Amino acid sequence: MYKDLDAFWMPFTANRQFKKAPRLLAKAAGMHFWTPEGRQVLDGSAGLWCVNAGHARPKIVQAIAQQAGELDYAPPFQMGHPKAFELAEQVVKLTPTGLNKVFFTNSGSESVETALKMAIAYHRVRGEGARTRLIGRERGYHGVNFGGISVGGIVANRKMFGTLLAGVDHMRHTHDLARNAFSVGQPEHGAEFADDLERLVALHDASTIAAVIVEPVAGSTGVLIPPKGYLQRLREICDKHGILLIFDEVITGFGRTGTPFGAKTFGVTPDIMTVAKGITNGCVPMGAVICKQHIHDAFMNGPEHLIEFFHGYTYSAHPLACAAGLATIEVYAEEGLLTRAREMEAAFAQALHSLKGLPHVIDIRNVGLVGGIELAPREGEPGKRGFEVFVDCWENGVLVRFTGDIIALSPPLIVEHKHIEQMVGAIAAAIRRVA
Ligand code: PXG
Ligand code: PLP
Repeated sequence: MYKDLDAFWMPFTANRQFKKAPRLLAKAAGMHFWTPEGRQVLDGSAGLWCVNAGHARPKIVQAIAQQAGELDYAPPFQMGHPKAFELAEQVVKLTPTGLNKVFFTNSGSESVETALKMAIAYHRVRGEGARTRLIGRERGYHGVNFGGISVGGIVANRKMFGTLLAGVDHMRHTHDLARNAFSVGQPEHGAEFADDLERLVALHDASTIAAVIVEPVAGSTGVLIPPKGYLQRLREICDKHGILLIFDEVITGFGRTGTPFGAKTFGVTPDIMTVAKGITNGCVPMGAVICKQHIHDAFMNGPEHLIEFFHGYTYSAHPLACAAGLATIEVYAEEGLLTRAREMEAAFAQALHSLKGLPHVIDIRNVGLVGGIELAPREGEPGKRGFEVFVDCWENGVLVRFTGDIIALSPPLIVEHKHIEQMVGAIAAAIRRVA
């Protein structure tokens, strides 16, 4: 086993702490990881919200291996390969009606940058070039590139990096413990938080605003479920003012909330949707932006020999990613995984909410196969209790995700009842031990 941990500067990691007590993963299959010593760990977070069909699925593994031998790479600019078109078509079959043009990227962060650029350029090609402002939301996570952190609302991800993009503003977040703590499913209160968009329209004028971007369920910040009526109201306000609505479905896409996309689960269709993660079951990096026909068509002007959208990545629609994506969508279909979260939701919710009453648990929230357990921070040491619960669970065979003092669960969609019991049992024991 490789022992020298020095050279790798790890992402979003407490590097010095990690390297003193490393947590290494060496193997994975189905619902589990194994450490290099052979200890089995239940995956309560689908990797990082991405391994929706479970690990090392043979069909996907074979598709990648075969593709690597057949066509390892094909330039995506002015060239194409069949699987790119096929995957776009398969993705469109799953999206809400009207979202039918797919632009491939390699991550959620790149999908967000692409969507923001697409929105601004869309208004410009239609002659509304003054619409350049972007509206995000407090506590939003839209990846780590400059556009994404500008519209994002996680302070630690923004404050170190200077002035960011100009012309960005933020709506307030929807977290409201006083009214909504321990809600099962969508909280009752808070549709009116969407009216914050009207306030920003009044301030900046609609004629300067290109798009609003939100996560249907905010994941990274610690699982915030949209209050009933909130997304509908955002949709109405955007329509009224000609503002594009972007749903960042990097986490909610591909079955996490009980239907293929959050847009379907919550009954609100955006103009543009960003996805990543589950599109390839996390096996090969890939993301995509899916937009409405009229947005695409607005670019299809001018001489036909000219490029319409000056944007793209060396690895857009990479053959290995496309092969993985096609196999992944087949596995999802064969096993009904894109609606499995709905079947498991009641049992999952019941197990999660059984943690109510344990020490320091101040909220529990859920939708589909996403759960959040919020702990009160220790006096003067925010984040410490969450980290200790995470380590305790890891040592006892369950991988969970934590953000500050919020524990997040998002198991692979193949999760069974016994796994839910094990996860929730480990969290309960950890909360008691850590206290
Ligand atoms: N948008 C959303 C809504 C996301 O959840 C991204 C964009 C960025 O995707 P990439 O592929 O560039 O990482 C994400 C990613 C966490 C956690 O702590 C969440 C994400 C990534 C890493 C950790 O919950 N989400
Ligand atoms: N930097 C340089 C010098 C490049 O030549 C390229 C791509 O050609 C990039 C960055 C962008 O890389 P990617 O297309 O993988 O995002």
